[in-house]
Amino acid sequence: MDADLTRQIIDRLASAQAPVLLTHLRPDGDAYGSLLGLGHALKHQGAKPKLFVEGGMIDMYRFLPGSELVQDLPNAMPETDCLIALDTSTRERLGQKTLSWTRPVDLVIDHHISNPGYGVINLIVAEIPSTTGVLFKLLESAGWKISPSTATCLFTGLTTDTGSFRYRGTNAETLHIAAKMVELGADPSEIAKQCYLSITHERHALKRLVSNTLSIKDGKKSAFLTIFPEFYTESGAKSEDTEGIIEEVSSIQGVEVGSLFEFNSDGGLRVSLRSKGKVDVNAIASAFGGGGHKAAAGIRFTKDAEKNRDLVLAAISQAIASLKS
Ligand SMILES: [Mn+2]
Repeated sequence: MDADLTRQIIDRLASAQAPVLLTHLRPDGDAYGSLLGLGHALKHQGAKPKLFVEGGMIDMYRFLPGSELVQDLPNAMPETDCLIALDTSTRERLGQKTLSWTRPVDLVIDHHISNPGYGVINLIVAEIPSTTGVLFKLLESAGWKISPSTATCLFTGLTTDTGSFRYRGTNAETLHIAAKMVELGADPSEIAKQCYLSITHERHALKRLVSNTLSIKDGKKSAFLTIFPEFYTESGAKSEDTEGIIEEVSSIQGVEVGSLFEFNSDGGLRVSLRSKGKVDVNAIASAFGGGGHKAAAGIRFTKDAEKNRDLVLAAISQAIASLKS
């Protein structure tokens, strides 16, 4: 991490009295982990942080220390002397309600390679596989207190964003960071139990419905799943229950690109893409206005769902065809 930039960010954080922390819509473990991890650290420093995300807290991450502090986005811009965006690759992904807020985003802290840097100061570290990992390095450089609660939140972001330290991008430094978090009080098996061994029955029912839509293409090198709106009423699951479902396809032997197409009841389409490494899915997603990382990316379409699904599938086929077998 760039030393000058790191210093600038730390100074800006240290001077904030009433920082407002935001993260992306459809939040995941790294989103909540970043929000709460930095929230705890700022509190220890004597600041009065406020934590917001569209929809507030979801059940799955309620085990995180301080989860009751996470609030749904307010309609009006909250008063603040430092607006901070965490783990959010575009300004829009902070949520519709924030788009009318007049204050620029003061700090952007992220690890998405596609992040254009929409803040006044931007710390985007693509070499670290979670935003909580970036925050850990930042807190370490600052010499700030990292309590067991902070460590638990930060470890949760790191384990979920790396698929339990399995995805490409997990390297020795990732594991060093994880080890330090454990030394500081994060409990890996307890966090794993909460994140991976506590699937609700509704979520499991949704998974079964989605599994039945499996389609394999491109000489068995790509595969996709589909979610239809009625799957939610049939299973009782919520939109957050789709997290991780894409692994049903991306984990199949020989499949280079796995994708998930979620048809929304408003006519929109949400696409998730995963690669085992040979295909750059960030490049595919970027061509349609989406983004993410080389191995995991996403796209959102507001209309023409079927047509856009076909276009994305064609782009995947083309990328697979251009691979040297
Ligand atoms: Mn992340």
